Amino acid sequence: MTTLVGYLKILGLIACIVFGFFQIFSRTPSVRQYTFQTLKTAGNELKEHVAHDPYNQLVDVPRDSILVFDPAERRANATILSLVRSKEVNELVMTMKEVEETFNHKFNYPWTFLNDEPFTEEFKKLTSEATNSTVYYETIPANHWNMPDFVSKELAIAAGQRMLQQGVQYANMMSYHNMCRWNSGLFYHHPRLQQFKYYWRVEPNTHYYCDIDYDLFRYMEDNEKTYGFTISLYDDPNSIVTLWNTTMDFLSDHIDYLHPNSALGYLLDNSRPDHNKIAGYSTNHFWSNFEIGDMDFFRSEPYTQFFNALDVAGGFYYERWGDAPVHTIGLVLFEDKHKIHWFRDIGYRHIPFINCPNSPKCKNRCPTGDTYEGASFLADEVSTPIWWKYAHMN
Ligand SMILES: Nc1nc2c(ncn2[C@@H]2O[C@H](COP(=O)(O)OP(=O)(O)OP(=O)(O)O)[C@@H](O)[C@H]2O)c(=O)[nH]1
Ligand SMILES: *[C@@H]1O[C@H](CO)[C@@H](O)[C@H](O)[C@H]1NC(C)=O
Ligand SMILES: *[C@@H]1O[C@H](CO)[C@@H](O)[C@H](O)[C@H]1NC(C)=O
Ligand SMILES: *[C@@H]1O[C@H](CO)[C@@H](O)[C@H](O)[C@H]1NC(C)=O
Ligand SMILES: [Mg+2]
Repeated sequence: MTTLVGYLKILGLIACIVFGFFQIFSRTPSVRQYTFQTLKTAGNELKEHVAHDPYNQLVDVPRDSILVFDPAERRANATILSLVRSKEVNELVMTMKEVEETFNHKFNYPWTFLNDEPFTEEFKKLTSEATNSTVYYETIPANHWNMPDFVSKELAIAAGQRMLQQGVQYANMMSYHNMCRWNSGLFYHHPRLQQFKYYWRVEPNTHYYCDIDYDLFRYMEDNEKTYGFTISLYDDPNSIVTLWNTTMDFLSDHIDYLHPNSALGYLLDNSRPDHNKIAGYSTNHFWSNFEIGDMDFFRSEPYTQFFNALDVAGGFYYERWGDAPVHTIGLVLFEDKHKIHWFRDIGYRHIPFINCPNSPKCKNRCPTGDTYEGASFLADEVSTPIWWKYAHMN
């Protein structure tokens, strides 16, 4: 009996994937035409595929949310949160000032700072001076942060060295692996965060360029959004060689978790075949150094079981699985694509990528429509247009 059920599940999974591929290849022979470079250069070709260029489209603020702060309005159940080290205080305060100036002085959402070590007094002083909101300083429990016992430290160190030689950034830094694992599956279990539903992740040394005059968290709530991002990228396939296979193993046991209205094509897209070949999937992901999300999604049964399956597979240490592809795969598979929102109106930069809207609210503080800063090969790493395609934004 069990074998038959298992067989049927696998058959179902294969059918889903074959259907996904069929959808992709039957629609357009060259998905590559959706990449940003083509968007910027090939006007006519572009028009055939995308009715408009969302990067340069004049941005409207959402109409269906409160646009100005009214003290009588109910605020959402939310916090801004930042995982940060005390020594990064200056970079963080610079970013905090921009978040406060563009958004939070109007809404006063609390800030929660998290660290694997206690914060210094200087850190607390400088950050609490940068906001009028409530501030929380939290230490992460050691059993959430450190490498779990079932991972072999020797193998992890050897794998780190090997990946470093393949050019995988930070592959030999155990703290980086801890950080990626914690951000993937543990932050929302921190005792302080239990009182909150929504979070906005803010990293030190990121920039916020444009005024945000509506309550972003209420926007999420009122529009039943689960997750919001600003930039979509391709990942380094060498950092996630078995992530997709591990995901498929999990999915074949839980095919009922696959959302019928998922944007599966975003994960299966074949515009960079070399990436698919190594990683088994497109490597498309929402860049998670900015994210606004509903922690109850991550706390739900499907994502919890998904994370546990990835965790025991050991890829947070034997490879360098990032929280961005892990969040993304979980969200895209288990959630309705309409609940995932591209915040086109948020002017954002984490070196070297940018989201810069065409909006008077940006007051020319960033280069409109640009997606990167520096060498032009970076353009090929941006995959936001791939999201537009599969989310049916065009
Ligand atoms: N407390 C603490 N925070 C960390 C640690 N490692 C990383 N972080 C934080 O986690 C976030 C991501 O780390 P980054 O080093 O910026 O990683 P990244 O964005 O992939 O890499 P960059 O491109 O170099 O910025 C940042 O907010 C860091 O401050 C750590 O060991 N302890
Ligand atoms: C805090 O509130 C005071 C009084 O309204 C104001 O002058 C100050 O600029 C605010 N500080 C921040 C960081 O918003
Ligand atoms: C906020 O959300 C969390 C997580 O859903 C929930 O446990 C908590 O009760 C909520 N708080 C309020 C005031 O609604
Ligand atoms: C992924 O699974 C397929 C099918 O079982 C297998 O052929 C392939 O070698 C696996 N890839 C990796 C990287 O383990
Ligand atoms: Mg960073």
